[in-house]
Amino acid sequence: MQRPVKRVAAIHDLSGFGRASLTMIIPILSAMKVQVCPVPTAVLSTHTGGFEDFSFVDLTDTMESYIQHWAKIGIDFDCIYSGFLGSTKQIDIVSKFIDLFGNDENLKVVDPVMGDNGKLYTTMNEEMVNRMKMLIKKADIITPNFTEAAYLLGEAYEENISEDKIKDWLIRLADMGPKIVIITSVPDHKGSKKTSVIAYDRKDHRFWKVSCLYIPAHFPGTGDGFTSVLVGSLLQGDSLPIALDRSVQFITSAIRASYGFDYPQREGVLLERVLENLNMPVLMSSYELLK
Ligand code: PXL
Repeated sequence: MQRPVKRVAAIHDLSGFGRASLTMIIPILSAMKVQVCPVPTAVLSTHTGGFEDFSFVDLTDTMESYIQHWAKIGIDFDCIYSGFLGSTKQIDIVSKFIDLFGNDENLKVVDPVMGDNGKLYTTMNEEMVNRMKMLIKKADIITPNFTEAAYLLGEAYEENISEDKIKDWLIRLADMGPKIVIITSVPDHKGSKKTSVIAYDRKDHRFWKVSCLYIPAHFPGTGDGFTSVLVGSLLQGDSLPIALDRSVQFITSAIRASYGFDYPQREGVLLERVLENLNMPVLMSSYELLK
């Protein structure tokens, strides 16, 4: 039976200040008329991007009984969506969650949140990267940024990557398990002022690219925003390239709405000013099919 609204299990941390993880995911998916059921992995006073001495309460030990209760009451989900994870054990718990609640119909989305700008986040390590490689085997869709894609493949982070090389990365990542691989923040080669999202769909061997003007800013949480819009869009029945368009357009509008104000970028994009854009149609589609 079709549910009146789609339902997502969102396995992420709650960071109280800074607009990342659940404080981005819940408003975005709710605005897209999707029910979010959070599985909190940790509670932090702030996200880790640009704040020091944040408090970090690891919820690993509460997650098993939380999930068991859901299994007992027999709820199911249209999508399982995981992001930032705080320990190797949490990665294993997400893997078990997918075994328990995953099926042929629902969408398993793993955003392998591990780092940015060529570096791992302070809470990550090599062991976690290795476990993440195991977790992505179970995903239908993964959305690494350029840095995370490099770490998953053991490749060097190089700003001048050619389109052929990115295609090779996408195919190699899809060979690790996921049906659809989406790499975000791909620097455009030859020094143009653009950044791209490039995706590969293993089913039909098609590569899609959506580019936008690069803005020299770094707002944490935009990756969470991107993947949330993508999830909402696919659950609404959009095609992959339209979902990519929607996600890029929304994040671009959020960055542009924020960049003109003078405030610390570590506070994230001004989501509250743009949330209503999520219900606008994609009027100017800009995706390209790569040869
Ligand atoms: O936006 C990804 C993210 C999620 N959760 C925490 C983070 C970050 C990125 O810095 O620190 C706690």
